[in-house]
Amino acid sequence: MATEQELQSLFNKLDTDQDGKISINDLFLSPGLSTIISSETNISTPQELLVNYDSDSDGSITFEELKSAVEKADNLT
Ligand SMILES: [Ca+2]
Ligand SMILES: [Ca+2]
Repeated sequence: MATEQELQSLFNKLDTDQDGKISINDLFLSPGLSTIISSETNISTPQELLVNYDSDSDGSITFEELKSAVEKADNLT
């Protein structure tokens, strides 16, 4: 189970342009890093990540969205 600190550092790594949200472009720019998320969840492609994590469907993932998605994944296991 990831801690909030780990999640924050994961989020920062995934947000390659550092604009505070993870877009599909960020995910494609860091394909190796999306495998870190895959290890927390069962999601394997950037598209799937975005669809599953973007709870308000605005096309990008905020830290809060990442956190709640990982928490949900943890609850499932
Ligand atoms: Ca970004
Ligand atoms: Ca969003």
